[in-house]
Amino acid sequence: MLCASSFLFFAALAGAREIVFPPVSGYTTDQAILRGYNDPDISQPKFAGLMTYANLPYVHCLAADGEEVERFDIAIMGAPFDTGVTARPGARFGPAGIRQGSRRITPTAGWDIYTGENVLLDWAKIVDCGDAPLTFLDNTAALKQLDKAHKIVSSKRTTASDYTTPRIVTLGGDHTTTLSALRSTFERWGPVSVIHFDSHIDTWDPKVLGGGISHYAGVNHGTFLHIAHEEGLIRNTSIHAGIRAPVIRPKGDVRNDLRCGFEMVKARDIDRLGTQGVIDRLKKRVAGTKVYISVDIDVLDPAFAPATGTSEVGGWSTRELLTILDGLEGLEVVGADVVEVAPVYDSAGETTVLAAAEVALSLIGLMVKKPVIVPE
Ligand SMILES: [Mn+2]
Repeated sequence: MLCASSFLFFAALAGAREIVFPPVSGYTTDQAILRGYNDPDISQPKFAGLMTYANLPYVHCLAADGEEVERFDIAIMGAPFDTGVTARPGARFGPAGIRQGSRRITPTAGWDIYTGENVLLDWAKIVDCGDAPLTFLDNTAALKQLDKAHKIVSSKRTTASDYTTPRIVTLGGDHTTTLSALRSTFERWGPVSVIHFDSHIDTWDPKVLGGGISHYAGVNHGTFLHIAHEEGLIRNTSIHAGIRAPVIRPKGDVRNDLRCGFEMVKARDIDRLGTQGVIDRLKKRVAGTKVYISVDIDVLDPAFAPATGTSEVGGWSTRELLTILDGLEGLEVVGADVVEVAPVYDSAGETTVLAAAEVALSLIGLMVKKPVIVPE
């Protein structure tokens, strides 16, 4: 028996040879092995090197004044902050989680199967700025840091002479972080309509949610839209999408929501309207205005996004959300975010971070497809 098996082993070894591929010409790919064994390509970063969103180049966007910074048109920036949540913490690791979920996405293989377009290789230079450094011990200080980070990144120079202010896609972070982004868009672009994808209204009066404890506690992930309205950052042409969570006061919360400038598409409305009906309602509401799109990942059903701070069942699927987002093409999107991603609650299959990475890509796509001139 021993002799027989040894014979088979050596016979197999004698037959082993290198597979010879046909010559490759006029075609490049990021799959290193196709360049051949003699001259393997190690220039492409996919699954290697330090992680950026969608393997985009890293730029030190927060460099001090006077330091030369590479120009860019659209910036990804993380906001690792989660001390404004009312339920499960963990979104401070959201930016890293979303980058992890985006490893598969890469500019050299980014042609959309639905549109044939590649928004990562279009006119816009898109970069990852890393995360804003935020203290985890003081919310007020952290939000001031984030205000400043947005201010600096949006003040950098662009590659395009016509579109002179870079736009930012923020990776959260709990939803409080959107307040800083809205302050920065207001400064650059004036008041915006907000399309707010969320299961919660997030316009709670600080007196109702947290503010009974202290003024400081009233600034949180359920009140930031109320505060944005009070600060005059947003227009009375805003709209929620995907709402299904209960409110705290029987009538007061919804009345206050209207006062803050919001209409509402509820989660179950999609059963009647379909995705196109939802798209039409959102576009009609914000028509003719500059738009900020905020996506709380809890707009998705927990089956599609378990890793978030305040899960609510009965939500939309990832496919429905992506169809709706892509359907918003043509709007003047001046800022956007995907927030409330808390990777510690994710499945082993990275369900939530994969979804969040794809949402961020859709948001980038909207910005690329509609360049926006800065108002005089
Ligand atoms: Mn929210």
